[in-house]
Amino acid sequence: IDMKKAQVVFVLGGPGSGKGTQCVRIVENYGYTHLSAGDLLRAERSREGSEFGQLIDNHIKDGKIVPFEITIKLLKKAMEETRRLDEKKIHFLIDGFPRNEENLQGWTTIMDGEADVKFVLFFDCSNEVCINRCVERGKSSGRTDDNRASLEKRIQTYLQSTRPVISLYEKQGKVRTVDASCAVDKVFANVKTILDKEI
Ligand code: UP5
Ligand code: MG
Repeated sequence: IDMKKAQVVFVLGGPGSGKGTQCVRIVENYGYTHLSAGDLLRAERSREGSEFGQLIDNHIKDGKIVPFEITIKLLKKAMEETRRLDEKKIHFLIDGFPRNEENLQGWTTIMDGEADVKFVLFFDCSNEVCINRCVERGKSSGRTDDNRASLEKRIQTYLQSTRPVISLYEKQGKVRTVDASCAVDKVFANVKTILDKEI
């Protein structure tokens, strides 16, 4: 491998499929840096002086996908910052991105020289389980999109826009599917089996 190039795993799956939870476990057990596109967007939304705050806010509440220029800029900056602090950190889990074909095209155009996508870790979980987990979390999360109305839209966007991206990678033999409907420990055991084969 070209050691200057970042090695990326895209982490995809429905809202509440457990992407964030499992990424934390992966970081604890493997040498990855976790970047959640959603977390980066939420941080940018509340950053003083951000010109995108309102736009991000509206998109998240409606379960719509923020224009790729904004998301990729945040991801790129976070990756560069990580590597500036420690140049050995080249392995990244990019969680919740790319969510549609424009996201993917933008990434390819902007990041191709800087990062290789190794595979997609896909958390497979029924819509019902996804919705129930997020509604439950909504009792305390403070997230503006953890309510039934937003979740209907998030699921719609996921089915219409994100599944096709997963299918594209599937055709390239680059999707590693995890059954994500069981308990956290069981899901992580499935994740480990996959990652141990890749490393
Ligand atoms: N939980 C987790 N695993 C469990 C298990 N195995 N059994 C039982 N419970 C489990 O988990 C969700 C909840 O379920 C938690 O309470 C957890 O304890 C429990 P989590 O790990 O947070 O799941 P995750 O898949 O990360 O869910 P999240 O809500 O983060 O998924 P989304 O993909 O919907 O959210 P994200 O933050 O990525 O994006 C939010 C919005 O930002 C998008 O809708 C979109 O508007 C915008 N966005 C973009 O526009 N572009 C991007 O590139 C990214 C985001
Ligand atoms: Mg998440």
